[in-house]
Amino acid sequence: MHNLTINAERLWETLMETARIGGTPKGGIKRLTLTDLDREVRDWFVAKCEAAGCSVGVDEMGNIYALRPGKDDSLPPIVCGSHLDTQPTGGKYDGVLGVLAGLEVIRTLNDSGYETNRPIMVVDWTNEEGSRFAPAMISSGVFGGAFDLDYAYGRADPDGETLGAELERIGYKGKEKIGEREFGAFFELHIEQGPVLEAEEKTIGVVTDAQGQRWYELTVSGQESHAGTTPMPLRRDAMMGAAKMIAAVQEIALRHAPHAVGTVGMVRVEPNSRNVIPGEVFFTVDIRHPDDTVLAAMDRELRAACGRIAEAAKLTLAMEQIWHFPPVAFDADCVAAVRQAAEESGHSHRDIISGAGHDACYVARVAPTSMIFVPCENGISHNEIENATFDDVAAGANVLLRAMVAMANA
Ligand code: HGY
Ligand code: MN
Ligand code: MN
Repeated sequence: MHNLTINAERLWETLMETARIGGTPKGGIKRLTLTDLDREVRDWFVAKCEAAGCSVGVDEMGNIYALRPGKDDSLPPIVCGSHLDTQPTGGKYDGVLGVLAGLEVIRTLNDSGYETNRPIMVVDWTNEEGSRFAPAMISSGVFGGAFDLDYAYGRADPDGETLGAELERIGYKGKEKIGEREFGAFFELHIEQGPVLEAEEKTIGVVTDAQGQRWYELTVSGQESHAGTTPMPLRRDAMMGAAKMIAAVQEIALRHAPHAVGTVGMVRVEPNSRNVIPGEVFFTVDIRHPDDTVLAAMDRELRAACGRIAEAAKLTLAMEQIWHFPPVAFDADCVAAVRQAAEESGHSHRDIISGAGHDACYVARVAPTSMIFVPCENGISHNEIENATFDDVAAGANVLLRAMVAMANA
């Protein structure tokens, strides 16, 4: 058994240095996928990995693979990674921690001249957030066989820019075919983005599963008309219809408490004028549950409620489910490796189900996979005030190092 430990100051410094790429006045990061800021942080990451002696490849979806040789390079590598893109009001740790901890693992192995049996690799997955281009985790999804390349390239952002064109524009549309790399195992270190670890004063989350999700896009259409002259009974008010449907999302989630969640994150109103009855309202729905049968029931209830509301108000409804992501159970051996690494590192830990989706969820379709969580302050994430402590970040990276080395030498 080795007594390798990461250089916590160096890891923290890389987090703070990259947080300046798209850094916001409130201390968060706005670094949307495939923007010039994403290119800047990708270039930074590639340069650091090459300086650490890695061979770096980029595939057709812009996923970046940094490989450190082992004693037997004929064996598939033990891999870690996450994402460098952020939400519009993202924090310093969501995704970034998992990528930079991977760089720190490689640097630590280099510093000690430690040669693992299998090679070690770290990956930056393109567009995990699904904020600019929906759905989320689209590149690990192509890698895992959930989406085909043409579908992914065709996804458009609200301005009509396509993922494929933007990948080309920033110079990260790699030649390497996606999905051909074999992983011996994959580990993703991530902040919990929820309140459980902090509330229970546990340092490490041993992630056993991730909950399922369904994403929808709805357009409610009525009749634009004058706010002052149109009597209430004669209105076909798209806003009032959408408002009742949005309330139904909350009712359905509460009906399936305590695990169900439901969110309406985006709304667009046309013509969006204060004295015109809206003729059209577009909005998104994100519902989640650890049990796919309950998620299917929520889907049926949502469709029934929205149809009923539209009919009663003489509105037309276009409703499309753009993404169904079933719950995923992670690999038992990888979960055990994380639990053992936490034990050996002397960190408190508990098993946990991930409320958020992660690239590991799709990688799990093609390789033995699990995740490591560390706490974040008040469980807040997808928010510029997202915060994690120096000690928890170091603990997570050390557990990642220990689990990967154990797997690489198994
Ligand atoms: O939405 C999610 O679960 C992830 O943060 N993209
Ligand atoms: Mn993330
Ligand atoms: Mn996120």
